[in-house]
Amino acid sequence: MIMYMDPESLKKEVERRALDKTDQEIVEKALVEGVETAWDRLEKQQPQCGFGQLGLCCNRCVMGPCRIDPFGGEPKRGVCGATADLIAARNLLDDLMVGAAAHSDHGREVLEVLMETAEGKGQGYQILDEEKLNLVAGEYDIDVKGKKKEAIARELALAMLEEFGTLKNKIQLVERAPEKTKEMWAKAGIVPRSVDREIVEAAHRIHMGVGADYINILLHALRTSLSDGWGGSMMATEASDILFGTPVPVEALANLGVLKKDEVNIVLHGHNPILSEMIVQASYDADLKKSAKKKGAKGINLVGMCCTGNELLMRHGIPLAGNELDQELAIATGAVETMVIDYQCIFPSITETAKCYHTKVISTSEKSKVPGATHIEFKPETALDSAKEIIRQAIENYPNRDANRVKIPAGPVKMVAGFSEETIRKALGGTYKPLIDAIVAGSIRGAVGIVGCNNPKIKQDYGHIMLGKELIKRDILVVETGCAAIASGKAGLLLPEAAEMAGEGLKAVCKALGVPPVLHMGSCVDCSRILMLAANIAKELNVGIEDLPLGGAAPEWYSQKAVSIGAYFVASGVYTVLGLPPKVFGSVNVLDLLANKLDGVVNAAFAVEPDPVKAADLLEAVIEKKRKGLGI
Ligand code: SF4
Ligand code: MSK
Repeated sequence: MIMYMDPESLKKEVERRALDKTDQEIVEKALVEGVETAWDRLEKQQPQCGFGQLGLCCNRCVMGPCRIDPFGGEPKRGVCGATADLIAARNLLDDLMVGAAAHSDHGREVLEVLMETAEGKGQGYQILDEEKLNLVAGEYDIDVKGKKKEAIARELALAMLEEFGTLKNKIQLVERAPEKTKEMWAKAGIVPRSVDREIVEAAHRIHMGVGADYINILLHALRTSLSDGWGGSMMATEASDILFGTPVPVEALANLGVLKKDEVNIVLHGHNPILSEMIVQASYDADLKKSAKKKGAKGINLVGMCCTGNELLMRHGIPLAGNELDQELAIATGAVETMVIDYQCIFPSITETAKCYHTKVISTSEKSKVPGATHIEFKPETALDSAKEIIRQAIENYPNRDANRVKIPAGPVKMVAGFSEETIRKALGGTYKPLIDAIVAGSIRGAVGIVGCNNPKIKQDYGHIMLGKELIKRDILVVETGCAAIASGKAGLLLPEAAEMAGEGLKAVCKALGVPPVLHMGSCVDCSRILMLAANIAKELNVGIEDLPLGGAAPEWYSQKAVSIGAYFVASGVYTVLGLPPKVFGSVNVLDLLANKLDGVVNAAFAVEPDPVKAADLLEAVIEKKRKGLGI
């Protein structure tokens, strides 16, 4: 553990790690108290393996591990004969497939809860959005007339669960894409056939000796990503909306300042809202409130972290403590009684961090157990009971808090979230015409989806915030999900007043509508909402998504899920700029395909640009090119 004794170095290190002032306060506290965080672990990993970074390391079979000389010398092939191109392409498909699996398995779990709710077995669950239930059921040719909502939900859950199988060979929600985009996919041979099929086939294709053509492997990567974006993730979003309600604009607070000095603080961290929704319900329980008071607390304070946080924010206005790199910082405030984890993006060492304080980590998914955590397994039939038990344990832990070690930064920032595709469309009068008119008139040049994570290789939130500010200044509307959206919340960009930072055209539109220039559209799986926004605009114009003045960016991405998201953006025709390089730079051919040749297949490509201003230049240039293509 590095100790920063001299104040100058400490200040420098704190400012190098995080952009947000409240985060900086706790980064400093963690450094002073010697609490290890991801930044320290990154430092201990230096120098990171160059072969790994270039994608030239293969550990796929026991003839290996193998590595290829990046300078063209020997070895040029692995023991099996695989080249740099094949190894890099297979590694990329491996990452992407894992990301697609994570999103899609999350979707499947929400559908299973929808099913159990429809059958009256889910404890505490209700079907809250009947309008969406009926609309989506219609897409699956389910006759809704005269049927109870539970009966419709059961049929729909079954039909959607079938999308995961291998017999149908067709994902219904892919039909939501514009005709031209679907034709583009058909021509490229990347129409996804089913969620599980593409993922399992990806796993098959990366086995030793299954194909040596990197192009063929990368085309399947695109198809797998589409089965996530237009399949698993989209179903996760739709089923969550049906169960818990489609988000509408909601005011809330963000940053570590949402933790409370005199209340029982419970941080809900991960991705899947199915248990945390029940924790929200349980937190209204009068008996639990009473027991919190008995223990000396004024109340129960639920706060969100990462995408479970985004889900709860979007539907209930639950305050957000932060994004990925805040998970350890939240504990380091010394004020967290319980961190409840479901899955994805949870540091495996989170229980080690918790040991430095009184915090209790409670795991809830059979898939995601962590040594040192208390496991209270989530099951839909007993969801509310489990939720109450979790809160009870947090209350019990309150007296163990050491007031002398508590530091909660002051001043949470206000934000507005809840911009689902439906909400945006309804706010515009049921059609995208006003937005299209503003784009045609040039007051809005186009839109960019900024998504993805934090990564300790980049100052926390710096990439998101600098790029967001740069784009809105250029009259480019920004829509966000995941940790990018949380970063913007902390920085005050999710407020209507932030329109003052936008160019004249975008500012006027935001002011007229009373909306922020950066719209929070939800969690990572809700990147599907961005796809729907693009698809519905394209359909009104009778063009493909690939023709629209749009862009995507993942300035601080780290996860395999982000690989899948980036790929389905590109496969859907959206040019996407990454702030950190994917592990493919050891293959000139793979790089060339991703950065240049894909353009001829899906009318979009990847770029890598860590500098936010230069990234904005790249995105603006593509937006202007697409405007020209549309004759505007
Ligand atoms: Fe080496 Fe080939 Fe095995 Fe990879 S699959 S570890 S390159 S022998
Ligand atoms: S939580 S995938 S760190 S956005 Fe969705 Fe954040 Fe990335 Fe996880």
